[in-house]
Amino acid sequence: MTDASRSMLEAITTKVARRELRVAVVGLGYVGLPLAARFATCGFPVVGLDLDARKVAAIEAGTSYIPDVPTAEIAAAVANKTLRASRDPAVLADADFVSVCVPTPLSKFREPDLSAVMSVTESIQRHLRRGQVISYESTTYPGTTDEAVEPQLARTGLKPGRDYFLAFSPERIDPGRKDFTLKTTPKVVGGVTAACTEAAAACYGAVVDRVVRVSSARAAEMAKMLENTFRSVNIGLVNEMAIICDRLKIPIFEVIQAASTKPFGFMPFFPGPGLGGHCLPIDPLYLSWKMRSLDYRARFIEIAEEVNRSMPAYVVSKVAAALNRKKKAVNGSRVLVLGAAYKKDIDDVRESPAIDVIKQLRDLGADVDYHDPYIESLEHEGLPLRSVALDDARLRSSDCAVIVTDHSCFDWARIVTTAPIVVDTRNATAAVRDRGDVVLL
Ligand code: SAJ
Repeated sequence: MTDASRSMLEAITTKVARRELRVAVVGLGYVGLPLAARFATCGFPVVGLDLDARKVAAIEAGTSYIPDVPTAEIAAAVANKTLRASRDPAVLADADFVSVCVPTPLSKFREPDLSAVMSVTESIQRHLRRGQVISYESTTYPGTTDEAVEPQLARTGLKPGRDYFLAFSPERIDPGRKDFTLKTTPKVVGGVTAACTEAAAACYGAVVDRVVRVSSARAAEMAKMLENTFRSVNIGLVNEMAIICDRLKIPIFEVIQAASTKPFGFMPFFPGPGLGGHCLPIDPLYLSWKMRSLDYRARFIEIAEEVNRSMPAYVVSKVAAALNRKKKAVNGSRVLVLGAAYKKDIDDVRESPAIDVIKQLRDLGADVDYHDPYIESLEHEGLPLRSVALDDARLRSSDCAVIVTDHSCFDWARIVTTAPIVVDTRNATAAVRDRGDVVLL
């Protein structure tokens, strides 16, 4: 580390120690707002930057729009002037530490879409100055920071480690989770140089209990890829096991419960109607895309994607078989889908398999309604669907009810004893199964 780097690093660590580090968080969604609030609550001056005027106005009014961030926390931070929000990238010039928390979705061709990251990087470039710490949190393929971000910032003539600090630190925010918070979830940090790692670690170390340093930005990018690819591949595995057990007439959930008694070397995953959410269906595809560009096929990722994306059709086949047993065709049958969110007890439908299940049932001529207390309405081929009331009449008059999301608020006994047939994709009815006609995955 050169003397110049060392003195820049000392300036950062001193500002952290004095709670004088000026923080800018770019992107005020479910990742950025908790991070901005956390730094402000810890006494640092924070400016949140977002394109969305409604988000900026809400924060300036002292209110939160993210369930995990209490409005009282935002109100207090705005009142004591440790938090403000802006749409003007010029606020970046004054920041000592900039954290980028913008979306990294897939394009319509299911390839990485880094447009938000690169747009923010151009703004950072316009205001980059010596001594700043720039950290990216947006999930992306290994190499993004080194190969896409750094060259853009290099147009300033500034060099990471010598003139400023550049790092990657994957977000690990899990909306709705109570057992681990931003503060208590270890934070992986990898810099483009060793000094960059130390500078970013000093900043994050002020607001989290544990910083985990890794040797490079790409190691940090890859850690997040491994975390979520691990989940999507294991979910794909257990979904295939469900299909295998169905053919062998073995109850998959009983098998998982039995395997889970092994006190070591096993971790349960559960079959379901498919892979939803803003992370798992997307993150591994960033890695497989990157590897294709290096002429390598990430086969596990591709196979898991194939199995997980086939699950909605598998659910529909179970519905068809259940109706057939009652001498009914899917065409013309009344099917009630219970749950539209991508997982229980949340209000998010992104990539939800429920949408595919509804679409495929309607394509087969079924008369489909859905009920989800968290999802008032959802777009389906431009014709918005609205959640219907869950009353006994509707349950009784349906030909089949399909449990797609096992919200805790559902009364499973009532559903099983009222609907003529229940297809349960989540093993939600385990305790009341013998009280009705229930079909499992
Ligand atoms: N799912 C299954 N079977 C399982 C687990 C999940 O079918 O055994 C399905 C869910 O129903 C859902 C999808 O997979 O449709 C994703 O579920 P998830 O539990 O992975 O929840 P996510 O998408 O909210 O993932 C987030 C991720 N958090 C971050 O990226 C910071 C993930 O890394 C977390 O591990 C996960 O939350 C979590 O553990 O809750």
